Amino acid sequence: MNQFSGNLTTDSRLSAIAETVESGQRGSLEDGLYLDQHADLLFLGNLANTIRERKNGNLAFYNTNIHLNPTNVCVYRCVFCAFRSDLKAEKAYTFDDQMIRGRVLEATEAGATEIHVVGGLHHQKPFDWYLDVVRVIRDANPLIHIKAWTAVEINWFSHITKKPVQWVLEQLIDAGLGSMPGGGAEIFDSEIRGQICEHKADSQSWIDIHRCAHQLGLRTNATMLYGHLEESRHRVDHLCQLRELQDETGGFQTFIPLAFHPENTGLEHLRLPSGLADLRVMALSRVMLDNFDHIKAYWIMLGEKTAQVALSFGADDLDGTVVHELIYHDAGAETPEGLTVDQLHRLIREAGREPRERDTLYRRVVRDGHEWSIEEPVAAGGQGVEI
Ligand code: V47
Ligand code: SF4
Repeated sequence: MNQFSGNLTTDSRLSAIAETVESGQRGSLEDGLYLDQHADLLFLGNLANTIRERKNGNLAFYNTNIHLNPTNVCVYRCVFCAFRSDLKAEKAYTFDDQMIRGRVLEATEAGATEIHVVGGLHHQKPFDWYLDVVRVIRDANPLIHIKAWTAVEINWFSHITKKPVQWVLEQLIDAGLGSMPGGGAEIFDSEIRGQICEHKADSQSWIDIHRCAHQLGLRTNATMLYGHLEESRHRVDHLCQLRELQDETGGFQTFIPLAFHPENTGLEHLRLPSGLADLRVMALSRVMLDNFDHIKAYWIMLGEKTAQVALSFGADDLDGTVVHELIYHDAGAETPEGLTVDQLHRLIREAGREPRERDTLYRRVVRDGHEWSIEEPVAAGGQGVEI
């Protein structure tokens, strides 16, 4: 396969798929598989770029955010994870309220509009401890958007409290939860999932929890971990399952493909996906997820250079300033621990796009010195959601 023939093809099936997608119709699972296996990179990228432009014009979004991983102690042992720790291991840590307040203060001083909170599932912490993390943040900064706890964590809380997922989510919303990140989706295929994260929430639970969150009015994100044991059919199936739930609820805001970083994991023999593989997955995601407004190129995991190029391969968002990221850095990511707004602007402008600061819900952020406010309505491409 030639990697670089752009939108020219002599393959009539590829031309037919491109016509379908460009006319605003949906490509089938089989179309997705064919594209993934037969389209060269520029053909796929061109298609994805057309859709990106239709949905988001020339804008590329970013946000000012900070990460908090309150504990790395985890009952699970996902083989791809370099972040987790055993309870008594030297690297184990757990934040207390004071440390959480310190992190929020740092976020506030940096003008962050979002705090992104995920961590391990600590053997000895009750649900109240996790609820308290949200309460402490809310108390320390009533304005910051709290995007916290993946579906895997929600599933764990439901397990330890023996309460339904809806009850768990309602408690968290009462405490100040604003939305949920997209982690924990990994790969939905049960055979691959069984090999990389056997014991944690299965794909049906992940989907059911996001459905429940959407029904309660929470917006959530979705991810896919690629570049490990999965094959093309698993990735395409994953994307099709996500768009099915999105058809039903409209509650997903953005999709983030996550490249597997092997260092310090149980799959250390695998190689980091190449830049070309990253761009192919990005573009395929944009083409298949026709009902998602946004596709995120998470620069922390892609590296700044690939993330910048991804803005022409379907992505319209770079995530954010992301201070204090641990999950990828423990797995060998060589990216900086954070970028300044000026650096993000430069990356976006060099890619020929117009930077637009957004909040977690993709509303425009307007800054006046150290103060910030949110401008309604939802920015270009975001259609808002009625559930
Ligand atoms: O679920 C863990 C992945 C996820 C590794 O919603 C790894 O805005 C690669 O979900 N190599 C957590 N990936 C991070 C996440 C996320 C990131 C950025 C933005 C958002 C959002 C969500 O990280 C996990 C897992 O899929 N992960 N270890 C690793 N070694
Ligand atoms: Fe625990 Fe999450 Fe790591 Fe799995 S990915 S071991 S659930 S911290």
